[in-house]
Amino acid sequence: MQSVKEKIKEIKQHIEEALENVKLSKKLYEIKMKFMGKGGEVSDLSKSMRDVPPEERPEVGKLINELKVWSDGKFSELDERLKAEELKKRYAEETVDVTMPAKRAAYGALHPNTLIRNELVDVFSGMGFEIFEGPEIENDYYNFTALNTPADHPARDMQDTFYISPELLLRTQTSAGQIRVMEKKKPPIKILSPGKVYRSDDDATHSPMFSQMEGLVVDEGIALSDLKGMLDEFARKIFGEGVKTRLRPSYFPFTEPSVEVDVSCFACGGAGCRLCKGTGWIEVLGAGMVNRRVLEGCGIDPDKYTGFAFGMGIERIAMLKYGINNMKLLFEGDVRFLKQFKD
Ligand code: 2U9
Repeated sequence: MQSVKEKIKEIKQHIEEALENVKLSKKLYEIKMKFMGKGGEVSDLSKSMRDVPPEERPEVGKLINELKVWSDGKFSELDERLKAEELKKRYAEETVDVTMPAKRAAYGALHPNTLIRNELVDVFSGMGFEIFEGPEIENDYYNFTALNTPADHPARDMQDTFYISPELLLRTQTSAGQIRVMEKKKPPIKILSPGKVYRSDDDATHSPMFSQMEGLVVDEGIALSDLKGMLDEFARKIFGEGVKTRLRPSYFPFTEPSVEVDVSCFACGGAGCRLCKGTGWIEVLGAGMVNRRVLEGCGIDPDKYTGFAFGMGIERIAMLKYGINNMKLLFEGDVRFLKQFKD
């Protein structure tokens, strides 16, 4: 009997010592389990009832029960206090001052290239063009040979083209992908190919990577006048009502005849200003009738079908339209610059 009483005293002392420096309710729970849970000092004491002689059991049982009530009380009381403190601390930390000005999310802006590309895609898909995006890594055949650019043509020069291997290169024009379409699909063909192209060129108006938008229409009876009509519509939609186009003779291996396309200056209406360098006209793109050798190479009969094609640099259109005088600004990603442009 004496030894049970002593054991109880000892356990009480252990509990009190264990509770002395507890600061967290989670820790308190762990301690409670250590004493009251399976294998704990309090539970083991209950088990030891088996060894107590029957006549002493009522009294020992009462003492053990008192210990349980005492320790339960101790733990609950401390648990309540710690939880109250924890809640108070959480409230203090999580309090939101609704009178404080809200933090503003920093928004970016669409890049001028993206704005122009979206506009062009809108205009040309309105005319029935389908969008096709080919691969940026091309082989020599699609980028040059199929576009009637013979092996000794200056455009194949190592200085202009980034070769990956003797056969593979970074495409210099998106027309490479359009050849793939012409090989698979027979006319009528009406596709628009936006995408990045690469040329070994770097100065104030050229970048080694830039974006192009090319278009191709092939069908029976397509004439240069169809190209002119489509360009007039493009010029009005992109540069404004009243803007006219004119064609000047030019040369590209993949088109014959080939033309440079000017639009009447949208800044001065054609009278002559700084933007058009006093000429009243601004060059915006190149175009022409698809060279019959290109059609033939794709298995399209050039005596039955004809086509026109055009190509423009998106950065050039963006610079003209938004009055950007340095191409490098388009590649720096400065959000203060980008935020100035809207549709
Ligand atoms: C196929 C055949 C011919 C696309 C064309 C141009 C003229 C042109 C330049 C404009 C500025 C390239 O970005 S730039 O440097 N492009 O002048 N592009 S005709 O001709 C094609 C297209 C596809 C099958």
